[in-house]
Amino acid sequence: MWIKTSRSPSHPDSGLQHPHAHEITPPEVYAQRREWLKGLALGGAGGLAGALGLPAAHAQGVAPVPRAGKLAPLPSVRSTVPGALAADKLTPYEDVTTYNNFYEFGTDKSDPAELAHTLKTRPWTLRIEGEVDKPVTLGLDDLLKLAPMEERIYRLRCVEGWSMVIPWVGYSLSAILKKVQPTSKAKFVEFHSLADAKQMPGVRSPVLLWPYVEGLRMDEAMHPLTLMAFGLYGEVLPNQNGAPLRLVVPWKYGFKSAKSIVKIRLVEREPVSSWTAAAPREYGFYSNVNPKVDHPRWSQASERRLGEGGFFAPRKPTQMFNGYEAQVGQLYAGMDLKKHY
Ligand SMILES: Nc1nc2c(c(=O)[nH]1)N[C@H]1C(S)=C(S)[C@@H](COP(=O)(O)O)O[C@H]1N2
Ligand SMILES: [Mo]
Repeated sequence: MWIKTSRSPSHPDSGLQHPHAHEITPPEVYAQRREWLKGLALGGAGGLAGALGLPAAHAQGVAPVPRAGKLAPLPSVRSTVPGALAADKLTPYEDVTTYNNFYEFGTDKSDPAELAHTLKTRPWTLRIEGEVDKPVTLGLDDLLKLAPMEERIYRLRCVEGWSMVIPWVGYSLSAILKKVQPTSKAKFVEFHSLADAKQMPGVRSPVLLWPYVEGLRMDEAMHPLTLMAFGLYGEVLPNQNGAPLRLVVPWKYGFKSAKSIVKIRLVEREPVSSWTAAAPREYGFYSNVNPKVDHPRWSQASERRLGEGGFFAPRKPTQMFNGYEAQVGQLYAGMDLKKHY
């Protein structure tokens, strides 16, 4: 299958080695896309690397692999996150898009891929309000143009003890937040997912409080690693992964990364997320990936990497902040992470 051979590079020496676009894309397609990607590449690649004080990422576009035209290709720009990806392989597209948590479509891992086709992702608006000088409602087309798209390869670690490595396409959430001019009272950011029982059969059952609500502290939300994602594997997000836009906070357990977001509220008080409301002792507000703080019902010291050897493959040790400690550790300096789990 093409995904395994063309899009699952291993990085034996360092996390910074990526395949060149011509290695993963047929030359004709690459040549076609090269020109229009070039402009985007120059704007986009510096963003994350610059903000983190790293050498600029390759200013080179990576053309999306054609997938029979099912989903629209998104322009993407390769960017790098040092340290995070050494010895990691991309999780095959198949696993990323068929093994999902999206309770609005049911609680089985296969429900979202089977049922999320009823989600209507256009037209779509995102409302941003609360403690801001400039509340705004943005349409999807405005959002797609708001900042240059980057490709970000991140680990995703679910609180349930499995993980994936996913090439997202999007830009830092901070680009959106800066536009609305947060007031001095804005201390936290709250994210609301769509909750429409007509499109989302899972919303008819009371497994969670709907809408799905998540939250971040303001400095976490403004951190350059915090991504608003519109795509993965170079294409628009499949519905089951949270189309048309979802959050990705790679150093926190996956449930912090809310899908199919319709509203962002800047608030003064710590938000109560749907999972915290459901089981406060099990799912805290911070939920930073931490191998030393176990879930009350299971260990968090290791994880099962999807797409690598099946259920009985050896588990991988889980890393502090999911491997992003160098980037985000200072956000929690002096905090007791057992207390603030
Ligand atoms: N709205 C909403 N967002 C959600 C969820 C959900 O059920 N509803 N599940 C979360 C959990 S538990 C995980 S692990 C990730 C999974 O993202 P993925 O399916 O794209 O891998 O989405 C998170 N975001
Ligand atoms: Mo999760």
